[in-house]
Amino acid sequence: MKFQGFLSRTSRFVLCLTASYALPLYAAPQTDTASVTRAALDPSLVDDRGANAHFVEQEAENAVTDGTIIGPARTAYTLPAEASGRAAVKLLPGQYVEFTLPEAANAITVRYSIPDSPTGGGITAPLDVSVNGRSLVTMTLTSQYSWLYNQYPFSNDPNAGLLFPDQYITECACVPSATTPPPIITKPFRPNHFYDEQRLLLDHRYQPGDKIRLSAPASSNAAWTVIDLLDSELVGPAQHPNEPSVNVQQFGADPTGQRDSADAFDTAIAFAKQWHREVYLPPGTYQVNRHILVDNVTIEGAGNWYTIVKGHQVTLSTPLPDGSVHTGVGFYGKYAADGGSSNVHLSGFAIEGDVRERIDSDQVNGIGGALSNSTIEGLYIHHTKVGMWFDGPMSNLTVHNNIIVDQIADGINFHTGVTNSVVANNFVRNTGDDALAMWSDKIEDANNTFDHNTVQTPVLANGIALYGGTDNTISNNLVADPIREGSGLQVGSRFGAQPFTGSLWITNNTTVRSGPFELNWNIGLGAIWIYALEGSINADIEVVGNSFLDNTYNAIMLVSDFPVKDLYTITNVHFKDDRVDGTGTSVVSARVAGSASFENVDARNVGAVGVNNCGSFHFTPAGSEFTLIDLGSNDGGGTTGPWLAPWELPNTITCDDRPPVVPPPPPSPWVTPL
Ligand SMILES: [Ca+2]
Repeated sequence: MKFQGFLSRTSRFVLCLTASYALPLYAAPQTDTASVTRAALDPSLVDDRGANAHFVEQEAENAVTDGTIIGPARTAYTLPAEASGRAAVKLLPGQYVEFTLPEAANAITVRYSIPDSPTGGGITAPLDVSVNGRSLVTMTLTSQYSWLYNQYPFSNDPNAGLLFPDQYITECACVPSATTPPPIITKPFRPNHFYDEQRLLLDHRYQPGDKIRLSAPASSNAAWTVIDLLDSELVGPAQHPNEPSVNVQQFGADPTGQRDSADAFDTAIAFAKQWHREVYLPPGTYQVNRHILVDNVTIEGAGNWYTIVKGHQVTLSTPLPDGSVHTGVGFYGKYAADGGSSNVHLSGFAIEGDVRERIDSDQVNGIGGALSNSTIEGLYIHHTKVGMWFDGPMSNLTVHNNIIVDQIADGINFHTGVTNSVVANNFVRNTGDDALAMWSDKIEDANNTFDHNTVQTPVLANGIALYGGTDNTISNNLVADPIREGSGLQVGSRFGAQPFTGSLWITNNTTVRSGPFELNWNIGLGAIWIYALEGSINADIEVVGNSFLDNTYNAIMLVSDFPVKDLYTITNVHFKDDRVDGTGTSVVSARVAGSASFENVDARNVGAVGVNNCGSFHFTPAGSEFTLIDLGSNDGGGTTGPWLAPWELPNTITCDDRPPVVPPPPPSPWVTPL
């Protein structure tokens, strides 16, 4: 075990019982008859947080069904844990789930899971869609893009033995190859990435109150069909080009998807650049099985429901200079080493990849390369490795209003020297790694903003992660349901990143059902966790106006890794005007030397002692090596008293690794004035 607790719980409780505190005011939760939620929350609880999406979301567990609700449950490697709201509906053949449309809609998105094939690789299975009792269409669901197993970077083989038997695993708390007798490894080992989603344009516009029924046919080959949620949307008409443009079909692009259109795209782009025109991608499905190189060009589709650029994954006979052993559909700027690209504008189309395994050296991302002075807007990116992976240095990129779902790795990553760029109003669901990240690898990312994005169910790592950088802002985002080896928001000195310098503003974000169990440390994380692994973190970090809701364990964690706990500190972190509604354990867990200040940080429904202060684990009479600076108005608490009580200040040791988890009640409106 990496961490050990020392102070007995008994002594802590004696201290708590003498404290007094005032209860904050509660208001009754609102009910919505159409069961529209955002991240499985009443929308009023997340007003003006996250992306303003074109669709409305309804959880299957709130719909009408003759199937079985699974969850809520948050244990990694289980179907409920990866479901939105940590619950879903399991249908056996012949069963259904029925949603009542809350608004007019002509399109739906179904998030679902079906079993893998016995040897991996996935199956397909039918799902009948009917409206108001009238059979409409049968969707073909697939598990070809879901179900990964085993140790990072994972396997598609459910029957595989350990990929790395010489590595420590938490399941046996041992190194299997160095253990006698060897531990028994349950197969499939660590199944994950269970879900996929699929979009469907309906035959016409349906009205509020109409019933959309999803049924697993009695004859279905799938033993079960899990439905997590339904998004419904009124999709507007196909868009025509804004100005005289170059139509890819005139250069041989095939909108039926039968013939490869990559060369036609290249020719159209070259022609458009010569004549200073935009490239237009009319409605259709275009087969593209490699990168399309973009520089100083505008490419506009008819809307991401109409124009689909879709490719197969291609195995290369020899690796590319960038290390790739596969290629696939993607729009790439020139790499920075080749000068980078500039003035690229991509909008209004979908990119459908074919990535089913994680190979970190492969450039099989939806968008890649270096794109300065560019915009990416209104794309739908599906089944690629990373939705958008930028390799800088580059500057002045705007990423607006995109949907990125079902990725093998990250959603968006600003890698190496990305500056003065904005990621706003994007919706990211079911990534296989950090949904939104800035990685200051070699060169720092600076002056960037991630604002008003929604992140749901990253099945590995974090909702939003910052690895080094200077003067960046994370604001107004909604992050829900991180599952393992990460949490809602992360500030980490990790992965060889440059240090944090200048300021970092983390303002007005909402997290929900974050702060999961850390499988390797065997303790709970915080919804926001600041992690000094490779160096001290001493930049000015302002964490202001955030709401941390329904935290599985802690709301806030400041932590180092045990082997480096005496090398690195975390200082200069300032929490202000934050709200914590529900913690399974503590509000703050400090497992590092350093300090942080707190001003008007209010909490309620706190399940354990408000501050779990271990410092750097020396437990001397001088108290913890971590100091909490109370700047006032830190109100509320839970069953063990006020969360920030005088007896805890400034550095009382309260270290308790694994207190009992007290699941909090669901988040509800908070009427206490700020
Ligand atoms: Ca759900």
